[in-house]
Amino acid sequence: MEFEAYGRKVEVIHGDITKVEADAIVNAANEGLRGGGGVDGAIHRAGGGAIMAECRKIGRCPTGSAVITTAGRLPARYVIHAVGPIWRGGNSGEPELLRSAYETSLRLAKEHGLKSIAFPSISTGAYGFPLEKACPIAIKAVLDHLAGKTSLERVIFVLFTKDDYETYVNQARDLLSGRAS
Ligand code: AR6
Repeated sequence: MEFEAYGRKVEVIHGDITKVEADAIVNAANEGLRGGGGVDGAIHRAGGGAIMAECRKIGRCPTGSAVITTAGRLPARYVIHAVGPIWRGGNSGEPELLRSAYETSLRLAKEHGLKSIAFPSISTGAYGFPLEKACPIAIKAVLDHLAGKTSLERVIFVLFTKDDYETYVNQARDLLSGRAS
């Protein structure tokens, strides 16, 4: 499904982010940048050791922030490793930290002059953030970024399950009908 916001494209697709051709794909990483399961495991497996070598040099990334590395063998040019919060019931700053993880990723993309970026649904797997709550935070962070000056022309949300994809499409439709041209 494709939407337009502030003259830029917002796409929602159902699939595997390691296959997406974009200037950057975002990883749902942990603070130690150590790799792991879920989308993190898939990205390191498909991209090869060059990504972990750069992660080791960087060392750590606090929750709510992001760092950028090579994408190794992936079709993307860069991987932006964003660290979302672990869900602890919702009163420990989780919404703000999740928004900050998206905002930092978008800012890094802009600083590198990138035109396209693809996001997975950060924190909604192993970290337990409810998808219905995470989805509007992700979409609003992207729309707010696109409303300003940015190099980005295309933002892609990549959902691994059909249910998550449908939630995103419905939310994007609702949020976009309210605000963007
Ligand atoms: N492409 C797109 N989305 C995917 C893919 C894929 N190939 N694989 C899984 N997802 P998770 P988190 C979706 O657990 O909750 C890791 O071990 C998945 O369906 O990957 O932020 C890290 O090292 C879910 O909707 O990330 C951290 O320790 C979404 O990606 C921790 O898990 C996020 O699920 C981070 O947990």
